[in-house]
Amino acid sequence: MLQVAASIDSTHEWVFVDGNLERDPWVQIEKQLLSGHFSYFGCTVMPGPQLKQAIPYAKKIKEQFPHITIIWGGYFASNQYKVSLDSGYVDYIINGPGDTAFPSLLNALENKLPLDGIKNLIYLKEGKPHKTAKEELPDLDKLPRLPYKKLNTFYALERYLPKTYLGKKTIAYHSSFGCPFTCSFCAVVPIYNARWKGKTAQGIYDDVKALKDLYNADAIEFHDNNFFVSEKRSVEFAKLIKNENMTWWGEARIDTMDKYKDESLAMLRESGCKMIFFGAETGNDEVLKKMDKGGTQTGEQIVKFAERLKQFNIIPEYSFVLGIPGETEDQVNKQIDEDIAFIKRIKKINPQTEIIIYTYSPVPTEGSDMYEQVLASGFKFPEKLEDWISPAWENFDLRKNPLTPWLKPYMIDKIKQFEVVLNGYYPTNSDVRLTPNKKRILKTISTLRYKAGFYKFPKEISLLQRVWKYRQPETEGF
Ligand code: B12
Ligand code: SF4
Repeated sequence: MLQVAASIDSTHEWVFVDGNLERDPWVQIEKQLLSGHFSYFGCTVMPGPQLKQAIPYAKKIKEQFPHITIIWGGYFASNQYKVSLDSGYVDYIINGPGDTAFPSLLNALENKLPLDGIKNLIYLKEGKPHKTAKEELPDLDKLPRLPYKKLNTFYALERYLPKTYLGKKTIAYHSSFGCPFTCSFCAVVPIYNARWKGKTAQGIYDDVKALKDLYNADAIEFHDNNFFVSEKRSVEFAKLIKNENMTWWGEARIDTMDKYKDESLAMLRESGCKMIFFGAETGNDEVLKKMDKGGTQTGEQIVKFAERLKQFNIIPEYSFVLGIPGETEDQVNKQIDEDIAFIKRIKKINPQTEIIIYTYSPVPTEGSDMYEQVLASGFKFPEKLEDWISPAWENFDLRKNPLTPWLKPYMIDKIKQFEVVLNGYYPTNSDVRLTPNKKRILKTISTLRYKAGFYKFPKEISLLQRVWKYRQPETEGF
């Protein structure tokens, strides 16, 4: 929201409505639109629960305020552009970075200029979705500063600085666009096409330091798809932030970081980098290849790297994608068993490793072998925008129950039940509400199941997790 607002801050009047913070966002949206001051409704749309607001509000705005132009952006809008535009209530989609595209679109609409020359835009041309050319990634150091102070006039900034596992006040910060890789299951690929651009270490430090000084922030979550692409940038940033006494976290690739020098990893930890999120995906090298994981990641490397990080006291947070398509039912099931065994192997080598389990939910990475296999299996995305908010498709978005034809209910149960037992035996470090006593109890009641590999119906564990509101980093933030 901040970055979208920054792009038009010098040319337009704007207001924020944060759907996460309003009890009933419609009250605010309607009030603002009734004022008659506004011509556009911009909405950032990620798959999952955000759709429950984005879809009905866009529809209602079109019905009640037909003169308002509705513009969507974000990962859902860019990847599912066809169904969004076909709805009849989304007028334009910003496809990827909106920093130039958004102000250019407003300028074109206000001055009746042609839209074709605006990069990163999707709109209906002669009734068909038309994608304009992709723009070079912007120079992040030259983008306008984010309007934190103005946001503070709508919602107290303190509300965006939550207590997390990392610290008492945690900044969310995004320091780069895209990712240089092309994993065939990843939504970043169709939008960024293997491109990555990062802000300089000094630029990141200046922003973070300003927030620290203004609001006493003591921790940072870097929400970049791949923060650690450049060792030089990571180490430079670590050296700058080292004396600020802040704790931080970011997302990375195992093969990239395994190339980091020992002294670089030591510097990261010394500077406050406590935990790093890695896409481990699977321990099977053939499957890694099929996922087009790119680079040089292998199963053995995943294991060894978890061990390597132990000596630097950095917690690896490994994410796995289970339930990917296979030739036969047996093969899909066998792969799930192998992945479960692999996860247990990692836990044995470095018990501190945090495990995040997703089930594979296809994204439209056109041209990838895996997506071709998905289509051949009969899988189809919803044809109506409203279908995306049905409970079944919400589970798809949350990567919990992906409706893929090759994944049978007993396999989904197995994944879910293993996850419950694993989270019982090794409760996540990132749950600040879970006291050491509760963790001990969870571990005790899960021990037998975990060790014996008996995961069926772990009711006693899930009941406690429900009562104690066990935190799921997968959906609540990492
Ligand atoms: C932060 C984040 C979250 C936060 C959301 C916090 C919040 N308060 O909203 C949390 C952790 C809760 C979260 C959860 C989920 N997330 Co999330 N999340 C992200 C993350 C890391 C950053 C998004 C972001 O803020 N980027 C920074 C801004 C500046 O970039 P941007 O969003 O791309 O915006 C630019 C353009 O897209 C465009 N734009 C965007 N919106 C708009 C709107 C308008 C009007 C305009 C003009 C332009 C525009 O302009 C912006 C500036 O250039 C992305 C990955 C990533 N690094 O981008 C994943 C990501 C978006 N999440 C994803 C998913 C799947 C989820 C979940 C649904 C599932 C899950 N199990 O994780 C959940 C459910 C979310 C929910 N509760 O609704 C996927 C989407 C995959 C897909 N198929 O599309 C991503 C891409 C991660 C991934 N690689 O898989 N997420
Ligand atoms: S390395 Fe991560 S962000 Fe990059 S394409 Fe692969 S899964 Fe997506």
